[in-house]
Amino acid sequence: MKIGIVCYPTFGGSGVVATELGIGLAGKGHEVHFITYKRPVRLTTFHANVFFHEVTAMEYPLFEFAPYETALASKLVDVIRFEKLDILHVHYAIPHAAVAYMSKQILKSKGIHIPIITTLHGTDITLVGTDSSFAPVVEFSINSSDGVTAVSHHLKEETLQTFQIKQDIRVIHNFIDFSRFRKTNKDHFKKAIAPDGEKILVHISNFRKVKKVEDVVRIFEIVISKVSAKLLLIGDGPERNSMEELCRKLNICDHVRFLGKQEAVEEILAVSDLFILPSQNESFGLAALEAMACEVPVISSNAGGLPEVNIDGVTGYVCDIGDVTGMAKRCIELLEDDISLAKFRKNAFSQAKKFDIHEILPQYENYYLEVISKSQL
Ligand code: GMT
Repeated sequence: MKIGIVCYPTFGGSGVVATELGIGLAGKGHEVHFITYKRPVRLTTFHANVFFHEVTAMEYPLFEFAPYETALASKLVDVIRFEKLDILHVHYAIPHAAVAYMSKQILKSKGIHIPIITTLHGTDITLVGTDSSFAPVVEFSINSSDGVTAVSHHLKEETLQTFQIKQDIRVIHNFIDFSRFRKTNKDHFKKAIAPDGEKILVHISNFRKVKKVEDVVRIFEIVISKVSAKLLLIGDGPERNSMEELCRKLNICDHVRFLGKQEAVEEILAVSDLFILPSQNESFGLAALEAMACEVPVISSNAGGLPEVNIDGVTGYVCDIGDVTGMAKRCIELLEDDISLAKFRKNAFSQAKKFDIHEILPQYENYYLEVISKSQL
């Protein structure tokens, strides 16, 4: 198939999933065209079947904001027509689903049919999509897509409760590439971080409020009162400064390292003992899955789709959102019991295997074929 993919090219989970999906599909012989404003961050190496079309919105003194949506729609029309794409897959409803609809209508006026699939990732439905400045467009463009997928059952249910949806929503979970995410021996790195054999706790996110990084720090403060440990905080975002201040206030800076944005997170996960994800909202929790693939158990909140990924009492523990004491207690229990920790590590890996890219990719391929065969001009 010739597949167009539209996504945010930055570090966000939706962009990561879209890019890995495109690379995976190209590896299976499909021709994949990424259409977005910047080269996706995970698209670092050359792939024979992968093409990238950069969208540039023209600057003009009249425009306070360059009209990206119009430029993207025009680029989509051009690429779909010239490259003869079979299907367009847009990730994150805002604004991509609406732009895809616009390009579909333009192409229709020229006698060209392009089926559109929209994948919902979370905040496009929850935090952002429900805002009255977006909601009518989100609802309309979901209903106008030829196919719609959600990355968890929870997100599907939330979408159906939030909007008047006439479409069937297919759940296709996020996935993991084990050729990259697996436990490798990084003992030299472990020694540098935890020279006295301390346990290593890790959190990876974009440091937005919704991730509750403050809870991570407060959990850790309780943990180190019982267990000798280090906390690695990976990523960057609006909460980073206040979290540095909080660590100073709590006098725990010697035990906490802020590592900023990192490319090779699998190397950090390889030396970690527990992954902490206490989010307020989380449609899936790709970062938790990446940890589990590297045999790191997860202590998480029960937000959104997290319980579909992290199984309470098996791959880690799932506590109520905001239950800092409960999460800290679970961390301590596991860190003090090497036998349980080893068992949870194995369980985390087995659960991650269910989301192996080789299992999930065919679900997308079959869905593409299904949508292509049932949609018409
Ligand atoms: O969670 C983020 O901050 C990034 C966000 C995004 O839209 O890129 O992630 C969402 O999509 C990911 C990939 O499907 C999911 O794993 C995340 O759970 C989801 N985030 C939220 O629902 C808050």
